[in-house]
Amino acid sequence: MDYKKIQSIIAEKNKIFISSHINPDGDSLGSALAVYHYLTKLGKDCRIINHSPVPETYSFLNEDKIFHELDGDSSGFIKNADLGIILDIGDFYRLGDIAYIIEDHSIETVSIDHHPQSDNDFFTNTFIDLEACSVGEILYSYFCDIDKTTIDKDIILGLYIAVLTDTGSFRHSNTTEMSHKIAVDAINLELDIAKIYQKIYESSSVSRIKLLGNVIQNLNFDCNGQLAWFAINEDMVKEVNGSNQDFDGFADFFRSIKGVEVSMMLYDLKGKVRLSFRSKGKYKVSEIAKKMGGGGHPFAAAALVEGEFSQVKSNVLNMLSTYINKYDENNIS
Ligand SMILES: [Mn+2]
Repeated sequence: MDYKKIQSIIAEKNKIFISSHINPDGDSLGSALAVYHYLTKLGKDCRIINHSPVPETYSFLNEDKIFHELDGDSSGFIKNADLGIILDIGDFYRLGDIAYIIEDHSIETVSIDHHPQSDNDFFTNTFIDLEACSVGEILYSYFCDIDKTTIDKDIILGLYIAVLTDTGSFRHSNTTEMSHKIAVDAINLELDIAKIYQKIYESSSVSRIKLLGNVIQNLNFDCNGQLAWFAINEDMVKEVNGSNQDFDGFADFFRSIKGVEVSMMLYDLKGKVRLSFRSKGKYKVSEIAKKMGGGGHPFAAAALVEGEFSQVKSNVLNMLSTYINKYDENNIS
């Protein structure tokens, strides 16, 4: 990746906004935090502006209120910015309403990502590293290339959270030597990593646990137990007094069952269905997601499909079982 090019684009600009995808995760928030502190150090006028609020789990990153939701004031900042740095996006339109402000005002953008390039890549400059576990890891390489002493405690906090969450706590197959180097730096810079872990992974709301219980009651298995899938809808979330952040990670959880190779969530949005796929590594779920109009990584992918729930459900189940059965027939050991 041409880090010097990124550096030179930033050097010419003064008013910069940082953004990421709707429903931000640890990578998008952590990376934004790192870029924010970096740009501030460089003396830039910068602001993090996302379509969605910071999820409750990550509110500890926003004690200084540096994350802004899109509103009148922040959309004014975007319109007057001379650069947007967009992180972890996958697809331009996952910026939510920020995408339309960028389009309408022809704002120059730099996209830094580890998702495959999508058809909707309307960024001025695109920097993609598919091998990186997270955008946080790409940024770490950037800082190492430019000037490693830039990495201070604020910056490593963002990078560490990005890597921690996108590797499933250094367990997934995308975990690299670099991921662990970031952890080493985090410890050397005296981040309280046990506390960070507790805040992210041991702060489940009661509503989340109740919802998980209800989902477990209705968990389905197909393809000789290789596929575990479940459906969720707004009524189920309301019943437990929860929010739509409460089922984040459920698909990962069900993938952990012995014998399960693929897990899938279907979120019924009445007229649309959000599909989330997770794979242990045998099947490339991104291929199914692509066929449904979405995309992602080989083993973690998603799609938003228009249509009636029962129709989408039978389509995706057909597609998945055909894919799994065909794969197995061709790979009899
Ligand atoms: Mn990511």
